[in-house]
Amino acid sequence: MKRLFKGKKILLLMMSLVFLLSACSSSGTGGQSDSSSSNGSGKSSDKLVIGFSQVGAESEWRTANTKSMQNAIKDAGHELKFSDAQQKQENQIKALRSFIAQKVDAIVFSPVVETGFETVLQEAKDAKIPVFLADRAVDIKDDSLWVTFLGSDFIEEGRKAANWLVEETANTEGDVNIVELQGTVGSAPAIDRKEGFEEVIKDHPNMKIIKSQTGDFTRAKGKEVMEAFLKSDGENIDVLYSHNDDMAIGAIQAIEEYGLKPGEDIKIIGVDAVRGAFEAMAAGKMNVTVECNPLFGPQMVDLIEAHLAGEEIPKRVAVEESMYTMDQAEELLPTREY
Ligand code: GYE
Repeated sequence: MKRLFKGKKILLLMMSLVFLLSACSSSGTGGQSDSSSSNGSGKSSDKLVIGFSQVGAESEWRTANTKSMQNAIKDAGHELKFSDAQQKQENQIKALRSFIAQKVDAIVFSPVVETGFETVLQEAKDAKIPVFLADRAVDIKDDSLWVTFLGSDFIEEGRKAANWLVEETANTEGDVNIVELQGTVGSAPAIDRKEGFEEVIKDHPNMKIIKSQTGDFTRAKGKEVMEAFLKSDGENIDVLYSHNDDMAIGAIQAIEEYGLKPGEDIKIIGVDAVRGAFEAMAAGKMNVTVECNPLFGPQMVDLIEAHLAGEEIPKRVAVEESMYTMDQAEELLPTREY
């Protein structure tokens, strides 16, 4: 009897402890969810479902950008629906339609090419799903079809690349023969990086683009196209202007296999400023890279939250960036985040 009584007492004690503990922990969760529903700036940050239609995984830039977006969305406590278009527009249109059908709260969209998205963007608008353009713009008159465009100024990047070349060749006599590796045909960065570059070199009649072809932003195609350039123009080539670093890195291999010295016999200009470019520059094989910063995930999440909280946000938000040369590469390499 006594033992049973003692047991009952312990049971009661345990039950009250459990009760107390559960009361504490429920007020704990309550406190937590309260604090997570307000992020200090008065913005509502209820859990959102965000659909992200990414271009692909064609370059170091792209994988860094994907990671940045994924982490930012996760860190903000939102849910991500991710779709990789493998550089094909039709895959993107399908992905956008599926996000609309799933009634996501917001769509982040990096268009593979600039044109041909009117219909599907209109469908998103009709479904009242806000679309945020990430990295690449679209060439569409009706700008009510998206909330904002967050990305780099690709025309300016092209100008920076050309201005470097103008300075570098200031004391060179005679023609400067340039071969150009273009990005994906019809994509904003390919169109704009070409435009900015040509705008500057047109004032320098000795600078000539003797060959220009797409390498679709990949190392493999960059190498393949450079091999063809070398076959037809070989020793005549002074400079390679590549719309991204990955294609430049592929081309460097082709140049070495051909028996020339990249960085010396042929000057190499890239865009993105990815780690691989810093490695190539530190090895003396590449001369310069124009920065295009892919780490804008947190900035994008802020824009989405601000818009959904009813704040006015600008139609165009630029990413800040710089430019790096061979002599800075070794020192800066360990600090590069992508
Ligand atoms: O430069 C390239 C990538 O759209 C800015 O796409 C981006 C470009 C980037 O594949 O490496």
